[in-house]
Amino acid sequence: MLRDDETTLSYISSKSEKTRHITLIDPAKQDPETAAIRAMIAVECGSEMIFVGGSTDTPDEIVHSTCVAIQESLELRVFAASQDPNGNEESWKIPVVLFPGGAHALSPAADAITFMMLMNSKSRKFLIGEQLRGAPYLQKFGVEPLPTGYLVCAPGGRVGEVGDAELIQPEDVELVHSYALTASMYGFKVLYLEAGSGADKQVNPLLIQSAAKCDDLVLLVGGGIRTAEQAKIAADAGANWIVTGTLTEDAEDSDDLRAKLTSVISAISS
Ligand code: 1GP
Repeated sequence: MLRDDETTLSYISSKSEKTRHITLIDPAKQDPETAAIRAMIAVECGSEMIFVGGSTDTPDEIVHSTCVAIQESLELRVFAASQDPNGNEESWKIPVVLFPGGAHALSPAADAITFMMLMNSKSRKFLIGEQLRGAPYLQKFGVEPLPTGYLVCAPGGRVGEVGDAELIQPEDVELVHSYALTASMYGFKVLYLEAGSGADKQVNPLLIQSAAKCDDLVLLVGGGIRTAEQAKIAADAGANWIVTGTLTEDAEDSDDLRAKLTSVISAISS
């Protein structure tokens, strides 16, 4: 949910000294109630945005139920905070954003969507095809598009394979800068450097530094980040936001999830 008079784009672009954290919830990997519980723990620990998506073949009913469950939980927390003299309502007013694998994984309950071009795909489907299918739906339901360049870096994982990406290699520092410039010249507002969910190597910090030279783009970095040290490397290289997904799904229980998220978020906030 959004704060009054705010768009998700203004929220995501707002200047912050520190790097902020996004929790990615994959609706294929937990039921909506579990997703909402995990999302609330994430917000308690300082995560400032929830992405919903990831897998390529999740039907939209499941994506929608997950968005609804998370939004309802956030609304309850806002209400509870409003009744508590020490409560902070604003900390619960955070956007729920679709991070879709394609035009099938959409929901009108989301505040916004990373409206992405997978810039290093060799497939028309991921450059413009899915976007053509999704745009009328997004307009109809008023889901705010965040114009996003999406770049899959080695190792790339499943998104690299499914998305038919010419993977950015760790040494492709100039290439990533050209992609960032191109994204900026197209008018994209966000650039997402992705190593693939569950990657055994995070995005090379030299690539992050190179992309960060385009300071008119909001820089998101994700894939393979599980520890405070890894998150700090990405933050120090210039990421505005760090995305983690597997970390949440792999947590043994709520206490373990709290400990892991707090460690990552405090490392990037300092
Ligand atoms: C995947 O970048 C995200 O799209 C998150 O990756 O699951 O490895 O945290 P992880």
